[in-house]
Amino acid sequence: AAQLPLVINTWPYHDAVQRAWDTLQSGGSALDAVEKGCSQCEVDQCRGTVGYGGNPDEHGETTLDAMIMNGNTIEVGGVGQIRRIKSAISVARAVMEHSSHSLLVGESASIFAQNMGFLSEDLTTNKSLSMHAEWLSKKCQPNFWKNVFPDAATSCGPYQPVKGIRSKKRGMPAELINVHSHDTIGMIVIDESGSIAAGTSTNGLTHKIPGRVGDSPIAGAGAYADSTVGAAAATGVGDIMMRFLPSYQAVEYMRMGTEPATACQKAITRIQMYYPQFFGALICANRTGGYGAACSKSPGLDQFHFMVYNPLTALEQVVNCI
Ligand code: SD4
Repeated sequence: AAQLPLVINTWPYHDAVQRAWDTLQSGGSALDAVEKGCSQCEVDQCRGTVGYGGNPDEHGETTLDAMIMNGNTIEVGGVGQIRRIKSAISVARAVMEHSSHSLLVGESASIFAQNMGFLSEDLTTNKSLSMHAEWLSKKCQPNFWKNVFPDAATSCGPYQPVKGIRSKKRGMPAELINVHSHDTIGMIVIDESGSIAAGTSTNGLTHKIPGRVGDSPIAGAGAYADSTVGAAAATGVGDIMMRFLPSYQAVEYMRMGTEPATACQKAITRIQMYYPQFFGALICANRTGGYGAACSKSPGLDQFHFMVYNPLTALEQVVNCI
């Protein structure tokens, strides 16, 4: 039987789920738990794909995308491509609670954060520097991922702009899109009062074109929450997934009575109609505490691991991809 409260998050981020659970136990709200849980991953630099010092862009800079959504009020705060600020999800929450806007991006988002008292720091580390240096020196190679993403550019640097000519698409570092390098945290929390919140935090895609914002900070794409129904959160190749608003769609399926696992599957299947082997996964929960997940079978992803914490279980769970 479903149980509340509930915390679930993408990928086996044990410390994040624990932090969210502890936040609930010490009286925090669902929103507090999502913020603290995702913050934990930002501090831990979960798999190098959340927080500072990972996935540098074409210029070698790490920038962050994050969002948080309050399912009671249908308020959202997001930051896209924020620079120099480590705690992206907390800035997202500040956007939600201290502005009338839903999404701030780039340098201006950083200035907003600084004005809100967030520390401005370099997000570069030795690791991100060497990732960038390696990429710069990499020769372009025939890209076997082309059959997955026919229009993908090979991930090799440096970028040579060709003025006025769109010779090839660039910026989709397809061979890096796999389970080891592409692991955004998405989290859903339902507290005992039935309030539902969801959020995401990521440093996006490696070697992205500066300015690129993925699915993670976009409401309905990266995550969605409606306390009368449930919530969903996504991970994977945002440039594709954001075209389908999979988190919104999964919540709408649950609104019509679909079970969470099936709702997740249907949203994944919709994307597969157009991109049969896209890399991505969804987690879903309904307001009674039922939950499920689904993933798209793709090179490097046969199974998807996610975390579940409720009064009955505190476990890493796994689902076979479809
Ligand atoms: C993005 N969706 O920026 C993110 C990356 C991700 O698992 O989810 N990785 O496209």
